[in-house]
Amino acid sequence: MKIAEARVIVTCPDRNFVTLKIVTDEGVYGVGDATLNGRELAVAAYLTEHVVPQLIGRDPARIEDIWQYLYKGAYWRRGPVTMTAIAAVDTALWDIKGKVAGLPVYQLLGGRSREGVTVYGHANALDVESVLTEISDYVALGYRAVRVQTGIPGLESTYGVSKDRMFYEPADAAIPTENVWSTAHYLDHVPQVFARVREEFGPTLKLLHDVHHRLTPIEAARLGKSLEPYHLTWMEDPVPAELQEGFRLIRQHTTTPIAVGEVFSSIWDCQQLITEQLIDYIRTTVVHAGGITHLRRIFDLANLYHVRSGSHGATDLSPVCMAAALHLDLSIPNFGLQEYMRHTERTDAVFPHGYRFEGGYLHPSEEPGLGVDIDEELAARYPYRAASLPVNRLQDGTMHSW
Ligand code: EZ4
Ligand code: CO
Repeated sequence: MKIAEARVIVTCPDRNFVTLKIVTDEGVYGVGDATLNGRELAVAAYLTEHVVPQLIGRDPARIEDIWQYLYKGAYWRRGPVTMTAIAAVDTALWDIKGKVAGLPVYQLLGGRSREGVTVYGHANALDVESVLTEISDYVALGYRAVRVQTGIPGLESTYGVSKDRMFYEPADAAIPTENVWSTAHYLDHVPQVFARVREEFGPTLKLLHDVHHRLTPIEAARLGKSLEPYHLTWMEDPVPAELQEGFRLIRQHTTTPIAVGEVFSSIWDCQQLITEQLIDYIRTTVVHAGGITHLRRIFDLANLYHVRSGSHGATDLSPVCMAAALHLDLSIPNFGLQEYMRHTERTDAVFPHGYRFEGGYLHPSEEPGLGVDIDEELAARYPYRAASLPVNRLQDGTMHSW
């Protein structure tokens, strides 16, 4: 069997997605997600111009060798654009391997380690009372874990908070929206939110909060300490993570668990965080961290150091990525939690899939391969629309992390 053709499909069914479809000379094909929010066309060009010509004629069964070829062969290693492109190839090849074997991909990864994949939903609202209603809705649907975000009194808009239900869309304009940030307002407000949530929902519901990289290590230490009475499952991305050793400082001060890694592209981005046990959950994903092959490597390293998986699963990760993530989540020994933000009906129609939500769990499809497809005719009806993630400034106008 040989790779005969590979197509890059860009579509915008309510938001942009980039998908790679690899077709073999025997007619079997596989799909891989290549979406990098706000930088979609960079990955599309990387694939079309540089990767696709090198794939034609290769044996699609050689997943590991093709991964190494694309990673080492490019000379320019790592980085989100490169690793997202490699991820798309890798994911599509696993899909093909599953279809050829007649098995769902999780069976090729060692089989099931659990009955279902525990997911968390996003409760976000402008004020505390409305967020309580959102949380109740998730509990009623059977969710065991909910991420809680609210607006901050004194700030006009906050990343990660919108009026949409079940999902929010941060990439909202071609030229980035600008938010204004105040750590003082934020640190004062967040513990009050969780005090109210625990009072209402009791001790067992898993609660999470995403800081979106907006604090310094000492500020994050204070936040973690002030949230200890409400025993969060995790505090996410408390600080930007280029400086991995910065997490030592947070760790010394608080027992609030830490989750990091949705923006990481490779094992090298989290090596120190994992081996020094500076985090509790690693949030790397199939699409942004080199596909199933490389993500499994990260999770295996994490397993040695008591770190569990907590993969990113916002709406900019397509149903193709979600399908792939579920096969990995189901099979690894150190699964923690999977983020699950529902896609819109339009997105679901472009990407028909067999995974399903039931009682707080997602279950991958039992079909051979990943159990997800792309309807190319429908996809062609939704042309690309430029959309950027917002930027964040301090009240005096200084650029801040988002
Ligand atoms: O900011 O997916 O935990 N989830 C998140 C997401 C990310 C977006 C970036 O594309 O932080 O909302
Ligand atoms: Co996040």
